[in-house]
Formats: sequence, structure tokens, C-alpha cells
Amino acid sequence: MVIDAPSSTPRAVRLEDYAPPDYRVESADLYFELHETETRVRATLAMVANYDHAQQPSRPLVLDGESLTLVSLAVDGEALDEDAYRLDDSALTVDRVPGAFTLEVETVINPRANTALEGLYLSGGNFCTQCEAQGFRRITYFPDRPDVMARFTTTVVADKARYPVLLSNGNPEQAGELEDGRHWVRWSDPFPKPCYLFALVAGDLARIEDQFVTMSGRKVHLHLYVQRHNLDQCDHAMNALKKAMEWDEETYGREYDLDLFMIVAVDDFNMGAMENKGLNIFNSSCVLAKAQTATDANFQRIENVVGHEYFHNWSGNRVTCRDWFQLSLKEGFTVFRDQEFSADIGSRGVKRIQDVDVLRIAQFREDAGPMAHPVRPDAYVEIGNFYTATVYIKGAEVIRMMQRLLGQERFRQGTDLYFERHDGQAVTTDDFVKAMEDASGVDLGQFRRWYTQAGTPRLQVERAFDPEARRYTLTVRQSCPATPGQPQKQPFHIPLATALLDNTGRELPLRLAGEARAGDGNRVLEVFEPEQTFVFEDVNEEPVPSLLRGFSAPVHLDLDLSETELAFLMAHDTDPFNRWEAGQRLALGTLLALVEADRRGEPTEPAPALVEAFGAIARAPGEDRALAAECLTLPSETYVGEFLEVIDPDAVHGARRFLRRSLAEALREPLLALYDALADPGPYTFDADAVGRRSLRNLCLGYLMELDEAAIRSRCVEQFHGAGNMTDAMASLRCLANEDSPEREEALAAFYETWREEPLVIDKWFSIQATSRLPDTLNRVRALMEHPAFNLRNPNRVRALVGAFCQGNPVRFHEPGGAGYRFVADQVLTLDGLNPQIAARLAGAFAHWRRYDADRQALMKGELERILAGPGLSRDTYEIVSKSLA
Ligand code: B3K
Ligand code: ZN
Repeated sequence: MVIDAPSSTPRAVRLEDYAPPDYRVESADLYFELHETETRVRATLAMVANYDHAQQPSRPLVLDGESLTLVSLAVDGEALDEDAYRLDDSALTVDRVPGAFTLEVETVINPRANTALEGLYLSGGNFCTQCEAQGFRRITYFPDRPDVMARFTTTVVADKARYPVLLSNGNPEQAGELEDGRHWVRWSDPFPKPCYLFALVAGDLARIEDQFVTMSGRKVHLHLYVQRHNLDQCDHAMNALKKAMEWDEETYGREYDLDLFMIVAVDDFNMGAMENKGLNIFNSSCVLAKAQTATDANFQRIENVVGHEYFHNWSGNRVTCRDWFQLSLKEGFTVFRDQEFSADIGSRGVKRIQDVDVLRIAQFREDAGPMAHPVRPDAYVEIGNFYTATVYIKGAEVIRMMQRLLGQERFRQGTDLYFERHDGQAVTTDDFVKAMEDASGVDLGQFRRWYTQAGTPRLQVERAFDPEARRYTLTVRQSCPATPGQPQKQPFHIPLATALLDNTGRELPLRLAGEARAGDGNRVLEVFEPEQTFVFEDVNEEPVPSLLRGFSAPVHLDLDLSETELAFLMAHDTDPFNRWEAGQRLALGTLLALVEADRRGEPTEPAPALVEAFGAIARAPGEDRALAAECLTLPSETYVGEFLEVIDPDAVHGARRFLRRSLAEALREPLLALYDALADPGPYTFDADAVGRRSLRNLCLGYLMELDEAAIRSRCVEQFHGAGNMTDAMASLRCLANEDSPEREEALAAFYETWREEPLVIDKWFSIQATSRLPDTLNRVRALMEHPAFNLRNPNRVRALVGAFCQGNPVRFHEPGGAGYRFVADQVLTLDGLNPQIAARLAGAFAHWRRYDADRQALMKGELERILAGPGLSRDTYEIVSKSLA
């Protein structure tokens, strides 16, 4: 097959080409006359040359603009002749301008035709915007880059009956009525900001109000806007906001800076939420919650995302990025902040486990594939493709490592210095590291490689005990695989949190060779070299090492622990993360052995050590039930697959299912007892204790349902119908959806009937069916695409059905024969014309094609080639697909 690249192959943007802007925008005065198909935008920009204009010939003024109709253009009040400027599909160029001038641009845009959901668009009949990263250029001509920071005033004019609420950034200044039924509001944002933080909302929205008094005693009004019928689902998000505001004051000394903070929930949104200054716009899935419709996981995610966007007010808005290569400056840091916020208000150990789980499944995989890139990438074709697990969560790990190396106190001094030094500026990740160094005196020279080198480092640790010399030695070797464009890697600076446990699980006081006295038993060893040895003195008995505690660095750790040692750590490690991790290693070893036995056609049997260790937890789960539930969860199919030379989705699925069933058989009694003992004591509450109880109880149900017993199925059906909250309803429905039984169809139908008016609940209904392990799942998904509740234009629906199928159901997506691949590629091609960002995300499902067997490789590659040949492919999808094939 011949592959035609798009007529003009999209070009990469490179960090090394960065140059400061030629012209700055001091102030931007925007005037919007809103209309569904013909919105008029008048921009009055006070601009100044950012170079010595007097000494040099004038540089052309180049403004970004896409999908705009230019109506008029004037410099200092003089309309420009047509030969004074040039237009193409991405820019407006004016050849000569003065050193300081006022530019007036009038454009017309069509929000209704905007299905990409970038720029100004309609959602549920309301106007809203999404400008990060490069959506503002779809609103007006502008230097659309984050290092151009301007003061914005925005006047919004619209029909009053249809759009009673008119919002933009900052504080409302003035409002008025016009004769023809229209009204207007003028907003002013005193903080200079890049245009990616601009926002506008207009619609028929209802709000709940609250307030927050900041640490310096200022009163801030808090408004949360939703569609009227959702007003009963706002309290949780509002409470989360107040908690986040308080937490940022206590933890980072950061206070909110405007008199008003607004959140608006919209149904059509490409991601979770957006931190626009003073006017956060949220996917309704990250705002709306009540017990009947939202799961515990939804409640947690809402807290987390509300916190994340709020925290951006300092880490992102007050101090922003110089260019998009620096994205992790705000995202990595803000994810770290939201992770810690969630850890502080919930269960810290469980939060760390969940974060690492996502890191290892999504980011390690990305880092080992064709899209691998450093936390600070150095080239991109479409920046929208770089809102990745690497930039976000590996970026957060990099911040976490700095905190670990500096210690809490010096880390806080570092962030204080960073905010103080760079307030109001657009800066780089290097500026962040520099502030950390300057405040702490710690040299982070080698540490900076975490920003520039891609790939997941591997630490190979060998241990030796010399009883005569009472000496214990850890030899650590580090390496990092080649990644695209980076064949060789330099050694990283790696914090390796370590304890040595005695046979009762106590941390031994540690004395490294050369140290005078034994110190803390919980130590951060710093690895700098390709090979480094740590010698501990005065060690009387051979300890069990607990390494990489709390997952102190985003690395693979090879440490040969025996099953007995793993079981010991699972029971005794004082670090909750490593307790969980020991169980995961034990389970992973068992699963890999099962896959291998199956390949050789040998009989398979579960490992007694695992059964015993899991049994111990099931019999005495302890106080932290959420932690117990995590410890009893087997590694996911995706995670297990990564440890195979050739991923075999069927074998992994078979092994995991077999092990689940074996565990259920062996532990039937304690699991059943636990299920009964943890029954719902009363009305739903969302607190750590209740969440833990539900998660452990539903974990028991999941195992028990593997037994295929009629009596247990009835209990499951009973739970489904009697559930007073969505967590319990979903857990039981998920079990039923995995079984070919009449109960399954009845439950799914009942669920739909109950929730047909709640799109976010219907998304759950789509996902449950798309992730079912039943062989007929693909047909079911195809049929659901035709369901009246499905809509390809709504990203939440697409993620719930197509995304869940290709990212959350490996065994069905990778079905031999390639029907799953064909289906997903078809959706990518259709979506590419509507919403390139969503299409490109889905296309990522094929990125790892080289990891599978020859048949699957050929099928996936074929689909990638078919997508690449699609006419007029977007830059977004082009980049993902072409890099996957490279
Ligand atoms: N900053 C936004 C992400 C924008 C994505 C644009 N494609 C949400 C966040 O990380 O807070
Ligand atoms: Zn963010």
C-alpha cells in the first residue's frame, strides 16, 4: 500500500527555535456580540515592539488566526489597505507597524460549526470557550503564545432571554440593557495573563453561591454554575473548592487574588477541566455528584480536579509557561499539588498506591513506546498531543523527587522563592529547578536530566550480607533504554528511599560506612552513578530490604526477593506502599508463571504463598479497608502484559481470570464473611471510612462472583436492586455484565430505565458494557453506537463507549482477526473530521502494535496505515499515527 502523507506534511515546532515575541500586548479589550452562527469579535490591542524598534527596520507583525473571517483591520485608527497585510489559513501578517500602536481587528466566527471544542463553541445551547493550548486563535487574531501576557477587559453582548448569564475572567465591572432584547456585561481582569487563560461563558445557567475568607481576611465570592436541573449536585464540588483554598494557604502560603471565583460545568468538553483565570470551566463529569448518581471514585475525582484547577491559579496562572515545551512547569507541579491535597484529605497510603498504579500503567507504557518523550519535550507537531501522562504524572514524580531530596522544609522554601521570584512571569522548568537550588543549596545539576531524557530507568539491585563483618551491601546499577531520538542516556540522580527490616518488621537504625553514628532507619540513598555501592555497618542479622519506599522514583526496580520475603513484606513492611507492592510482585510472579505454563501446555495451579498472603488480609483486613482492598486487587491485564516479551492478551486474561477464581475458591469463607460484615450500616456518606468499607466489600463481591454460584448471583442482584448509592450499584452491575445470564440483561435494562435522563450515569452504562469480558462485546459496542443516547460529538460519550472498549478491554480490543481494530480505526477516521483531539487520543490505542504477535502486528499496522491515508487528516492524528509507524 502506498502511503500519501497529507499534501503539506505538518512540520514540527522545536524548542531550540524559541525566540521571544517581536510584539507584546499590553492590554486587550474584547467586545463579543454573541450569535450562534455569526459571532462578531472586536479586539482592540495595545501593542508594543519587544525589540529595539528605533534602531532596526520594523519586523512584521504576525498574528495567529484559524477559521476566522476577517471583517476589518486598523492600526492607530487607520483602516489598513488590502495590500498592507497578508492572510493565510493560520496567520495574519502586517508588514510595517510603529513601535507602539493600537490594533483593532474585527472577525466573525461560527460557534455552532465548532465541533473541535476549541475556541468559542456551543454546549447544550450555551456558549463556552476552551483556549488552551491554541484555541484563542480561533476567536480572534492574536499572538497566541503563553509568553505574551496582557490585561484583558471583555464585554459580552447577547440576547437576554436566551443568555441571561454572561461571564468572563476577573470581576464584573458594568452591565446594561440594549433596546433589542439584548444585554451586556463588561468584565475586567487586573492580572496580566496569556490568552490561553481567557474564558467566556453565556447561557441560561443557575448557580449556587458560597464564600471564603482568605488568610489575610479578604472575602471571596464563590459561584458554581450548572444547568438548573443539576443544582442538587453541586455541594460536593463547592466544598472541595473551599477545602482546596484553605489547603493552598496552609501548605504553600498561597492566597486567592480576585474577589470572585467561578466554576461553570458544561457537558461537551475535551478533557476534565480548565483553569481559566477566575472562571474555571469544567466537564460536568468533574463537578456533578450526589450519592444516587456518582460513585466514590467520582466523588474523589471531583475533589481532585477542583483542587487541581484551583491550584493552577498560582502554579500556572500567576506564574505561567514561557512556551509549550514547558508545559510540565505548570502541569507536573500542579498534579503533584493535587495529589498531596487528596492525600491530606483522604487516605495517604491508598492515594499513593493509586497514583503509582496509573503512572506504571499509562506513563511507563508511553515511555516505552513510539510516543516516548521527555517531561520537557523538545519538539512537537501538535501541542494538543503533549498533554500526556509523561508531562502530567511523570512531571509530578519529578517534583516529588525534588521534595524528597530537599526535605519538606527546604522544598517549601524553594516554592516560596519560585512564586516570589517569578510572579507575573512566563518561565521555564529550569527556572523552577533553579529556585529549588537557590533556596536549598542542593545541587540539582544532574537531576535536571529527568526533564530532558525520556524512558523509564531501571535499577538493578544486588544485596550481600557478611555476617562476620556484620556488613550489608546494596549494589545499585542504573540504566535507561533508548527512546525515539535518544539512543544513549546519561545516569540520573535517583532518590532511593530505603529501610532494612529485622525479622519482626522493625526498621534497623542505619549506619552507612564512613558515618560516625547510626541514624534514622528510613533513609534516602542518592544514586548518581551507573553503578554504586552502599555499605551498611553493624548489621547483626540478614535483614529484608524495603527499597524504593513510597515509590521514591519513577523507575523499574529489579530486586530478587523470594516469595517468603515478599509475603513477609506484605505482612510487616512499615511503608504502606511497599506492603501493597510486595503483594503486587507476588501476584505478578504468579500470573507470569501461569502465562508461561499455559504457553507450554503445562497444568496451571495457583501459588500457595499468594493464597496464604491474600487469605491473611481477607481474614484480618485491619482498620484501613481501602488499603486492604488495594492489596487484594490483582495487577491489571495491561500491567501484566508489559512484562511479557510478546504481549498475549488472551493468555494474560485467561491467567488473571483463573487466578481470581482460584483465590475465590480458596478464600470463599473469609470473603463471604467479610462481604456480610461490611454491609451498609446506613445512609450514604462520603468519608474515608465509608469509602474503604464499600471498596473492600465490593472487592469481595467481585471475587465471589467468579465462583459462578446461583446463590451468590442472587446476592449480587439483591445488592444491585437494593443499592442506595451508585458505588454499590455499579460494582454489582459490573459483575453481572461479565456474565452471560438473564440477570445481566434485566439489570442493564433496569439501570437504563432508571437513569435515562442522566447522561453521566448513562456513560457508566456504556462503559460497563464496553468493558465486559463476554465474547460478544464488540457487537454490543457497535449496536450501542446507534443508541439514541450515544452521540459522537460528545467527548464523554465517545470516551465511555469507544475509549473504554479500546483502552479498558484488552482481551476484546485485541480479538484475533482484528475486528476490534477495524472498528476503532473507523471511529478514529470519522472523529478526525469532527474533533481531532479526541480522534488522536483514540488512535493512541494502536501505538504499541510492535509489542504483539506477528498477526496482530500486521492487523494493527494495517489500520494505522489506513488512518494515515485518510483524506485531510488532522495534525493531531497525523502525529500520533505517523510516529506510531515510524
Ligand atoms: N490545563 C488544562 C488542559 C488543557 C488541555 C488542552 N488540550 C487542564 C489542566 O491540566 O488543568
Ligand atoms: Zn492542569
